[in-house]
Parts: sequence; C-alpha cells; structure tokens
Amino acid sequence: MTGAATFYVTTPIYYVNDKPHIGHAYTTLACDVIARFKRLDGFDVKFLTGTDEHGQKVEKSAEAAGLAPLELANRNSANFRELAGILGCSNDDFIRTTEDRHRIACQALWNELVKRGEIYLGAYEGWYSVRDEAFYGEDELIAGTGGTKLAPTGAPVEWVKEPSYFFRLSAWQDRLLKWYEEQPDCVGPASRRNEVMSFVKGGLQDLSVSRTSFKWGIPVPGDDAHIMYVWLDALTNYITAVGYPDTSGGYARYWPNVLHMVGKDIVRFHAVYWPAFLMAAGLAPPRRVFAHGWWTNEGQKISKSVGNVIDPLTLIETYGLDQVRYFMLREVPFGNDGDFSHRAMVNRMNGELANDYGNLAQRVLSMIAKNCGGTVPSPGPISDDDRELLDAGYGLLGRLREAIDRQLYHEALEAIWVVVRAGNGYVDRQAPWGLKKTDPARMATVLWVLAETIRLLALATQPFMPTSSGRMLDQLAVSADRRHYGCFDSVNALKAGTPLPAPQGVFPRFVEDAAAG
Ligand code: ME8
Repeated sequence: MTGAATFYVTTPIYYVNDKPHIGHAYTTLACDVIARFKRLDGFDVKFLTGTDEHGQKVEKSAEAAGLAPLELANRNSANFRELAGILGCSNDDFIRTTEDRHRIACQALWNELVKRGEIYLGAYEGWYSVRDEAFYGEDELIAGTGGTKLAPTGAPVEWVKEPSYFFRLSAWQDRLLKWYEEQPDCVGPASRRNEVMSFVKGGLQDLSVSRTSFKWGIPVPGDDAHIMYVWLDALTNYITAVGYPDTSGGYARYWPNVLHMVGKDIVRFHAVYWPAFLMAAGLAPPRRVFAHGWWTNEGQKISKSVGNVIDPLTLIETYGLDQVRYFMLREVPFGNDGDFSHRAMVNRMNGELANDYGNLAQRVLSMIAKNCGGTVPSPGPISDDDRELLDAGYGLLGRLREAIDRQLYHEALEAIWVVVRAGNGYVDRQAPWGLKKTDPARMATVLWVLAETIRLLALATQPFMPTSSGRMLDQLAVSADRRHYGCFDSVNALKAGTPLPAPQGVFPRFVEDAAAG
C-alpha cells in the first residue's frame, strides 16, 4: 500500500462512566462505513476508536460504584471494545487514555505548549460542569428549578476556585477564524461551521487546562499538584495513535489528513479547542470535523432516567447487524437529528432490504440456477434498455465518492437504491421468465445484465452491509480479490460460464409475531 493516498478517521473516545448505547454505536458505524469505503477505493486507511478514561466524571462514577477509577475504566472500556467487534467494525486501533503511549504524548504536547509560551499559571474561578467536563461563562448558564443554575446542556454546574494553568486560547481567535475561512470544509455540516464561527467571533477566553481538586488524570509535567484538563488529555488521543511525539512514522503518514467524526454535543471541543492546541504546538489542524445529529427513541430524548436507553446489542439481536447498520445510515440525513422507532426499522428492513434489493437478487439468481445451468449466462447483443441499466450501475461509484466525501451517507444509499429500483423496473419490463421458450438467447442477455447489475450493487453496499454484500458476491462467484473499487467497471464484468453456487436469500423479512413471541 505504500504510495497510496492516506485517510485517517476517528470516533470520539467514549467516556467509561457508562455503558455503550445507540448513540455511540451510530458514530462508530458512520466511521466504519467511510473506513471501509476508502479501503475499497484504494486508500491507505487508519480507523481509530477508543475510550476516554480520566477526569472527575469517571472518578465520581467509580466512587459511586465502589471501584477504583482504573477498575471501572477496565470494565467499561472492554464493553466499548466489544461493541466495536459486535458492530462489525474494522478499526485498526483502540486507544485507552490510561495507556503509557498516551501519557507520553500528552506530556510532550504540554511541554511543547509551555515551551512556546502558550500555557501560563493562574487561578480559575468560575462554573464547571462535571457531567459535560466543561467550563461555562455566567452568560451561558440557564435557569434550573428553585433558582439553581444549569449548563446550556441542562447539566448541573458547580463553582470552582483553584489554581490552574491556562492555555492562551484568546490569542487564537483570529487564526481560528482564518482557518474556517480558508478551509471551508474543515467543519461540517455548514450549519455547524456557522455556529462555531459565531462562537469564536463572540470572543474567546483563555482556557483552564489543569485541575488540582482531584487526582484521576495525567499529571502536569513538573507540577504534580495539577492534572491536565480531561479535554486536553482526551483530544490528544488522535495524535497519540499516530505515534506523537514521534512525528516521523504514522504521524507523517496520516496527519493531518484526518476526519474527526463527532456528535453535535462536542463540536466546540473539536472545532475550536483542538485546532487551537495543535496550531499553538506548531502542528497542523485536522482536515475535517463532522458533527452528526442526535438520536431519540420513539420521539423521546434518550436518557437513563427515562429508562429508554437503546442497547445496540438488543437491536442487533432483534433485527440483524447489517439491517441495523443500513437503517441507521439510511433513515436520517446525516447531520440531522433522528428518531429510532421499531416501525421505521421494520419498514426499511422489509421494504428496501427484503423486497427491493433481496428479492431482486433472489429472483435473478434462482432464474439463473434453473435456466442457465447454474453458470453466469452468456450475453448477446445489448439493447438500449440493457445499456441504460448497466450505465446506471457503472456510474454509481462516482456518485458514492461524492456523497461519502461529504459524509452524506443517506445520499449514497439513495443513489444505490435508484439502481435497485431501476433493476426491478427492468425485470418487470423485460420479463425474462417469459423468454425461456420464445427467445432463450435474449433471456440469457437479460439475466446477465441483471447479474452484472447485482454485482455492482453488492460492491456498492459492502461498506454499509459487509456480511450480506459479501454473501451476495459469493453467490456471483466474485473472488475476494475482485471486490475492491478498481473492479467497479465493465472490464471486470461477470464472465459467462462461471459456475455459481446455489442461491440463498440474503435479506430476511422481519416477522412481527416471531419477535413478540
Ligand atoms: O463526549 N445520538 O464521550 P461520550 C447520537 N469522552 N450520538 C450520540 C448520542 C445520541 N443520543 N449519545 C452519544 C465524550 N452519542 C468525550 C469525547 S473525544 C476526544 C472525547 C455519541 O461518551 C456522539 O458521537 O459522552 C457523541 O459526540 C459521543 O457519543 C459522546 O460520547
């Protein structure tokens, strides 16, 4: 792979105070799809996920659970690692902020910032939210019940007064604004970029980057009374994993061509603080931060207190892994908020997967098995109708590249389904079952055009539904080394006479009673 263009994609590192839920699964899946797509498209990809294990929030949760912080972290980090596996994720690395490599990177970054005069010692007095691990200005707070004050997120806040090191964030306002203007793709979608820009235009305060009132974190080099602010610690994971402070190997290879995928709740940390830390240390800011929307459950905010947290494992057991992967990225325009409902899930599963895509493949493959001796049929002259369907299939890759590069997963899937529907329309028009007696040569052509279209569809759906697409490609006898996107063309079309295995349905329907029972 040397010489291939590189692509680095990261999930947020998740807090270990809690169990993974649908929201975490969503971000990780979105990263997996893009990582798989780019690998198939010839890129040298690195896909990173992991866990954020320090800070007051984790320390408090551990205390409440009667555990040492590291014990809680070990237990819950394992849950996130396991989830990535269960989701079929192809991550190349899983980072934990309690690892030595990470402490080394954080302390090196800190020293660099100190050396450059970007960090100074002072005292912090103001509001802090442990739940958000964030400092808030008085003007940002909202009124809670009984005269209490809350963070804009609704989280409780407390007054903190302690010695603290500060990062000169205020000095980076103009350079951040220049970055947003010169690199318009650095924050997506555009609505989030606007939000971030107006926050920065509103003026930046220096940021408190150390705490002295608790211990669970990375010590500030040379001043053990302080531990680093958990967000400075956490954000650094993205360069730890490419080998920082060594800037030759992985760092030189992958940085800064990185996409940080995050939820809209943490865009400020990624699109304001992080690029400022990096630029201040003389390092390049990330290529792109994309903030997706928020999932609700049957119209309600997902929360532990409401008791409607969706466990991704239950979803997968109920509907199937590829079905869940498809649903999550198809249901909601990526970037918008979305709602999970059983009804919507079943509609997509039975309508688009089982009926439109699964039946098309199943019908065509069974006709080939019955009427063409179980081998790829031999096409004769190609008609305009044939050409139109084939061109739609071959044209798909360009559309997918465009959509995926802008994180428009729903558009990528819609482009694929335009071809699925065109394939169904073509079968109905050409009615190959009626040609068996009247014109077997034409039947063979129609079935070949359809089989070739299914090959292209299955290549296209691989990043979204790796297992099912793989099974479809198996049924078309497409070998493992011909599933990458260099084969998305007519040169690599199915060869007549290739023996095919017995067809099997790939997308089962969801049967309501079976689930209830
Ligand atoms: O914020 N809908 O970790 P976290 C969609 N440790 N996405 C959701 C979601 C929902 N209802 N709930 C959570 C942290 N997410 C920090 C990150 S990164 C250097 C440090 C997803 O465990 C979404 O990606 O609270 C969100 O940004 C992330 O989980 C927050 O995870």
